[in-house]
Amino acid sequence: MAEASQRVFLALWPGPEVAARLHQISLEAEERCGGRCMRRDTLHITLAFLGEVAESRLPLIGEAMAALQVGRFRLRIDTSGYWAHNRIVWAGGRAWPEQLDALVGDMRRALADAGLPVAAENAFFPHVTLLRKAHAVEALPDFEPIDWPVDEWVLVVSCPSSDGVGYRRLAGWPLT
Ligand code: 2AM
Repeated sequence: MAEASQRVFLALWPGPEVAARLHQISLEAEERCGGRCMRRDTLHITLAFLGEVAESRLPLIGEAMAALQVGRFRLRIDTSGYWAHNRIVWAGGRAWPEQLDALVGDMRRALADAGLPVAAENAFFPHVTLLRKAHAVEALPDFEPIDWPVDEWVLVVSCPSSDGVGYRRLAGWPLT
């Protein structure tokens, strides 16, 4: 019998205040674009999507992540956009701190060294998905920039839930 696996990814998860601000933008965008608003507690930025990983290999991710050392940083979420290919409305930043690139680069190298490469076609474009199945509009709502202090990253598993997909935190690592 094939070994059980989990659909996992590494992500930044906002605290309640940032999640509330992002959710408010989702609601305003939904009025214009329709679609399905992501639940407030599911909002996040994916740093590395691993997909299905055999359960016996999950500890390798923990070992690889525990060796990383990256300093704390803050994100400024100050823009949003629409992707026609997957009908997503997202929020993101016009600029990103160097530490975010360092974290993602170090993370991907550590995963590859552990035999868990992140597919190369997944170029990193940091974003928070706000709406799915939305339609294009001329202009998305304006919003005051959001200051997001980042002090950890997390390993999350996607699991089916009654209202779409749910996420469960498996582990987290502090930025120093
Ligand atoms: P999305 O929000 O842009 O769809 C859980 O599904 C998380 O992993 C989401 O943030 C999702 O990004 C991301 N994700 C899902 N499939 C992915 C893939 N093939 N490559 C990169 N990220 C993916």
